[in-house]
Amino acid sequence: MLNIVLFGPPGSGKGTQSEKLIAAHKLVHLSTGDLLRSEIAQKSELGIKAKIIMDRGELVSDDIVIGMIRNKINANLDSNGFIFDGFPRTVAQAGALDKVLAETGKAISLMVTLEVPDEEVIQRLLKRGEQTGRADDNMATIENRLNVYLCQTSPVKDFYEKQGKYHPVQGLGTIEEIYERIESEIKKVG
Ligand code: B4P
Repeated sequence: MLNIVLFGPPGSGKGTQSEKLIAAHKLVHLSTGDLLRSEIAQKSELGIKAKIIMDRGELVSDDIVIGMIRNKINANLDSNGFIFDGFPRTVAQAGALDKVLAETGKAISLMVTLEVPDEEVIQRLLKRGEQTGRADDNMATIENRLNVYLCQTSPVKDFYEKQGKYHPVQGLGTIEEIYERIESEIKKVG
């Protein structure tokens, strides 16, 4: 079973690379960003609350996202594995994920971090904002998202480094080049 955490700053390409990894390894995709955006589209009570937080570039509460992930894992226990895209984003979420997986005899295989400089992610997200009109892809929100990443999310790297599961990957280049780099990290643990 292959359980990958795909990590990196906003706009580093986690969603983009997830699509290729899912197709190649038949994994279940767990993107907390996508799950939250689907709640927003349905105008559910959770979606209405989440939209306010996401439009500011801040993190939705740990309890909410951990609950969403637990449900998805438990609904797909017979899968080949999971790709966690944009989760965990805090050390509390990382600890909770280990616990949920351990309850069913599973564990994270590796954490791949896409390393992309701030200037590049800002350009990518501004471009996506122009093309898709995504509400959180504007300059003020992007700056806050990068700050939140630095303060609240980047400590998650140490969490996996202590477990010997941290695999940094250069996130600049073509989508195919980056994908090949991720695959060579997966081979190291396979
Ligand atoms: P997410 O949906 O996770 O989005 P992201 O970090 O912005 O994007 P990602 O890294 O997936 O980039 P992508 O491939 O799309 O989070 C949004 C918000 O949801 C958060 O700010 C937070 O509020 C909330 N949230 C989500 N998870 C949470 C959690 N666990 N806890 C609390 N809150 C949570 O790529 C970006 C762009 O770059 C695309 O346009 C793509 O085409 C382009 N691109 C990709 N690869 C490229 C390459 N190699 N070269 C050039 N461009 C490239």
